[in-house]
Amino acid sequence: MTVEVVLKMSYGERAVLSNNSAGQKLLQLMEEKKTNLSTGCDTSNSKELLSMARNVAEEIVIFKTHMDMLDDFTENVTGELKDLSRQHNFMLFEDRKFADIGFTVKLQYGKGIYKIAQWADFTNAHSVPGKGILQGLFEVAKEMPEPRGCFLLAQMTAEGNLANKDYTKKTVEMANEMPEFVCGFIGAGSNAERLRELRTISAPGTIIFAPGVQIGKEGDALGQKYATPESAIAAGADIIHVGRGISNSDNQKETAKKYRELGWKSYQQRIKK
Ligand code: 5BU
Repeated sequence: MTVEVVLKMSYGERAVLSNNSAGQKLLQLMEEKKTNLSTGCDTSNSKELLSMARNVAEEIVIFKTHMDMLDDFTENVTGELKDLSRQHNFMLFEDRKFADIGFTVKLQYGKGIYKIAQWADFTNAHSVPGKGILQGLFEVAKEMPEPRGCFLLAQMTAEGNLANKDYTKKTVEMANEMPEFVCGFIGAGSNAERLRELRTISAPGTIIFAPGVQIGKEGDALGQKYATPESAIAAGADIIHVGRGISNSDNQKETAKKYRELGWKSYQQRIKK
């Protein structure tokens, strides 16, 4: 299947091509809820985190978290997020970026304070340790009562990052070995050319999750880079992640709504035959 064909397919049509149950569920949910927006609130305060989740719940398909930032983490935070995600139909993604040997990530994913596997529909992992990292994570994931999926980091958004073309290609090859667990890739939303490369070599059922999206800003003071929802989706992103573009706005709900509309319109434009 050529990249042109894949880019014209709807999320629903691609859901059946995914080999990962959480990925299938996500693609179907995007089709039903008509949103390809992910957001999150990078904060150390759980009240702020939960307040944002409530504000944006109706507009998003994924709420992405970094639980280890919280000063005041308790299991009530993940419990409340889980309740919200069920009430308002969105999924949870813990952006943990695992990067260790299989034995170690198994404990980090399933145990400890955060018990990520118990509540997060999705997490992500670096491919640098090789396929053992996926085997370790999957051993935990398959024991969970609900489907779990993993996004592999095929690219990054930060300026000067080391994930070059060859790294991306090898990451995709690694994902192809475990399609029952790898639902897709993190792609650089801010780099249209690289995103298209990734879409071209990825299996049609895989989902490209793209951070690095914000309107009216080129980046931040610490190397983050941004592009618009339109350019990320046109290049091949399936989900746009807008973090501070929404969390720092005066009206999180309205801003999320605006990004949702832009993301969905760009997708409709892309699949128009
Ligand atoms: P921002 O506020 O929209 O810049 O937040 C971006 C989020 O996406 C933040 O939580 C990062 O950890 C995450 N991210 C990213 O920005 N770039 C990457 O390459 C990866 C994750 Br992987």
